Amino acid sequence: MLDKLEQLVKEAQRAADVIRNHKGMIRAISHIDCDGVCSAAIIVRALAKKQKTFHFSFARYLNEATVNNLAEEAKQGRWKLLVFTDLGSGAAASLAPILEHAQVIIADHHMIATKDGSEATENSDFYTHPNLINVNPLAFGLKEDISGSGMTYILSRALDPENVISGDLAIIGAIGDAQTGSIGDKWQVLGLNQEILKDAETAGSLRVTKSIRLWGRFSRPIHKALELSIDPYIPGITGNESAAIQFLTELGIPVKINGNWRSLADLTKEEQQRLVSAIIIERLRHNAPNPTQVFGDVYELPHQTGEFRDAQEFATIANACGKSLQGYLAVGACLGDEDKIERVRETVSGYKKQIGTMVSWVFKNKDNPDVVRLTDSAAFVFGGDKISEELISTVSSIVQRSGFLNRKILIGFGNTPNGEVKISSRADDSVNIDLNQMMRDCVKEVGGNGGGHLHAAGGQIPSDKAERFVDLINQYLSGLNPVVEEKPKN
Ligand SMILES: [Mn+2]
Repeated sequence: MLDKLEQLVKEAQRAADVIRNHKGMIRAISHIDCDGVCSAAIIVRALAKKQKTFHFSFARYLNEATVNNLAEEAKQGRWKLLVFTDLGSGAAASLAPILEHAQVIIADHHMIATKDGSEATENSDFYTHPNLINVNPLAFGLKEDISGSGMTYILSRALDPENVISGDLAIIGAIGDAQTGSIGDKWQVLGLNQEILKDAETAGSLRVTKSIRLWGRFSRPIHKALELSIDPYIPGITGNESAAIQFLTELGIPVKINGNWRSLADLTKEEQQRLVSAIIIERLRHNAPNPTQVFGDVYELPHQTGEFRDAQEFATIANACGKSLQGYLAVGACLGDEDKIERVRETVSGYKKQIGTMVSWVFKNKDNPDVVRLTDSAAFVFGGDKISEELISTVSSIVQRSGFLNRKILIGFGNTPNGEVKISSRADDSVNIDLNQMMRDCVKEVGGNGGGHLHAAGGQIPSDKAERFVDLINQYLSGLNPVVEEKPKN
């Protein structure tokens, strides 16, 4: 592994040299999700530190129109160097018009396109170009246990060792990409992320403790955190405030002290242990999958306050801002710009309301075949105009993780304004299937494009092809018999 890692770092060094020696404007583009927002914060900080002039923006993906615009601008000489973070690898083969006029650096962890633009396998011949540097672990045979922001972090460290201060951002990005293999079953970061974690701990920007994985550990009254907990799902308590209060009261855990609500971080260690045991017992009683997966590493950001102090929560905030097309606000929060905090909060609360409305709309329509269709192999959720293209991936993740539709694979659909359908697929960890491959194979059949990771992949297809696409997925999954084996319970 060290050889491969050395090669990867060397490639990052080569990219860093290009940035270091570049005179003139740099065009930087990052993905709009949490990982992309953290990548943005890392690269923006690194470029500013080197006093580079740059123009930055976010993008959902690099489609033909975006590539053609950038190519035209490169041709006109507006930029001779472009840096893509947390996106670009999948579109590498279509970047040729840009590469004719400019150099491109990609720091990404998504699958890399092959020479003919077809689906990539691990040993396939990745697309290369003398003007392209792809800082991507897959290019060196490293498994995808690192996020796009992790790759951007490696690039930034190659640019200047003092960028070690951005390690916390790389971890937040990895947490945001939890379903893409960056985070393990027990909630701890894995692989290369562990190395970055050490950097962040040494730099003092991140602290690791063991605790219950509950959202709102510093910012929510504990009964609220229980009521609103979707992952872990607590049967009978999730979604029921009074049941949550009663649960705590029966455990002898006071919800208030001196008239103030207590948060999870306020509980004593002993109280936290009592709570963990009780949650596991509840989950066992209701046959919840992986009942013990409520406890794990939690990451605290000592230089942040309130809801920004918990890395998990920060990841949700960054994702919410990015998906609300306000990613620059979260970049501000990442870099400690306190003026942005209030607007970040407003954006997050608007986003949560939207997500909540969409998720409960799905649950309400679970018996409506126009919205939810259950086949032997998967649950299909048709969001139509009710679930926007930015939010379909988050809604799909939440619905899938809730276990509510009782299928190990979920495929969500949401309309885009340009007459396409955005698709988002999610699989439980216990499923032995490569959704990246499935998505690539099936979207190609209907003239769309897509890809992603092992257990989370997405794409876009023409809207009149949705039915055909459902048939293809069903055929694909029945052929593979996706529900192969349960992981041993721990
Ligand atoms: Mn990512």
